[in-house]
Amino acid sequence: MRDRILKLLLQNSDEYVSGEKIAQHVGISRAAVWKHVDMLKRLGCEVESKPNRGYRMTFLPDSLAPEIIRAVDVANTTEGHELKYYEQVGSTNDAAMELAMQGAKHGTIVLAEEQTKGKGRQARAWYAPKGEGIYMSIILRPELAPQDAPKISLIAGIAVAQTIKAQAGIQVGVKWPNDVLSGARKLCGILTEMTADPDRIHHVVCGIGINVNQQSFPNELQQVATSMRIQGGGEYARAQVAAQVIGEFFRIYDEYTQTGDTAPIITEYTRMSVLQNQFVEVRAGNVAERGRCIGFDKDGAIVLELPNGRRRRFVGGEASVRSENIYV
Ligand code: BT5
Repeated sequence: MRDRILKLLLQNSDEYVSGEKIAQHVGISRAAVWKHVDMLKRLGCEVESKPNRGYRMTFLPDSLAPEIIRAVDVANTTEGHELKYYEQVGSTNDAAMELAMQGAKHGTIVLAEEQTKGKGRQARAWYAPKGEGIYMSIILRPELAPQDAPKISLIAGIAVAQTIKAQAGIQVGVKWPNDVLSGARKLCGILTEMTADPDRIHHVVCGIGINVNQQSFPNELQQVATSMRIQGGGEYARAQVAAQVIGEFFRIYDEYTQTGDTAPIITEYTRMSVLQNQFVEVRAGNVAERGRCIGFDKDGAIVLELPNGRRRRFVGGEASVRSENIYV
């Protein structure tokens, strides 16, 4: 209800919308409209009200609250997805895992303004300051085998890269297996976790951290991290970025699960990959191998051509290009 009122006000923000019109549009009384507008104000929205003229939206806060995401989501891509929101949480992935255990629906999305224990892979930390980035986790209940799960990180990488390119107009690339980069620094990290039997996935949590409006980073991340704002120069509405990432993610994911065809994912990932044709070192467990990246196979594994001409694929691991003094 509140989402629809907010959307109506946002779409007509250059004029007053009468209480009568809102009431009719949503199917509630004018008194109920007033109550909902009051709630919107409490969310940080500024809404002017004038007797006999109605309401006019003058300010939309930069927030990941579900009401705000739905309001800016003009393409309605988040429709049908449950959105769970925290002002502060340890890790959206941990919260999502717990919700999934309790039966949360496929497509549920957990969002937070701040994480106090943001996680990277291998117990590394993810820097997640309040109100500056997007911290979200998508719960999936896929009809997939566990070996298909790495592709979910690739889908998320493509979704984020396409969104950032569209909204900030900056050069972005994906770095296998779970980063999105801009200016050779990390703009986004992805952490896909799952619980599964050997042959069947119970649920997957795909965690996405995007640096949006940070202007600087702590010392230890200065050579590593960047944000949309640092690269693009502007401030970005996080809700708009999040809504488009969700839309892009499910457009690619649904097509893949309906057709079983990985070719579109791999083609797009290869096109956006910063490692393609580069001399890369891949480490997985105790194994390290150097070779030229010649692409990604249908499982989402990176394929290296070794100096002896043989090929070697890695399904997971860490990839680095050490030719220049840059993060990649
Ligand atoms: C990742 O791990 O890149 C996965 C990050 C996933 C974060 C999201 S946020 C929402 C969801 N909830 C969570 O708790 N996690 C997910 P990895 O490849 O291991 O990279 C971690 C490394 O990236 C760290 O060791 C730092 O060097 C660097 N790093 C940490 N915070 C960063 C940031 N905000 N921006 C760029 N780099 C960062």
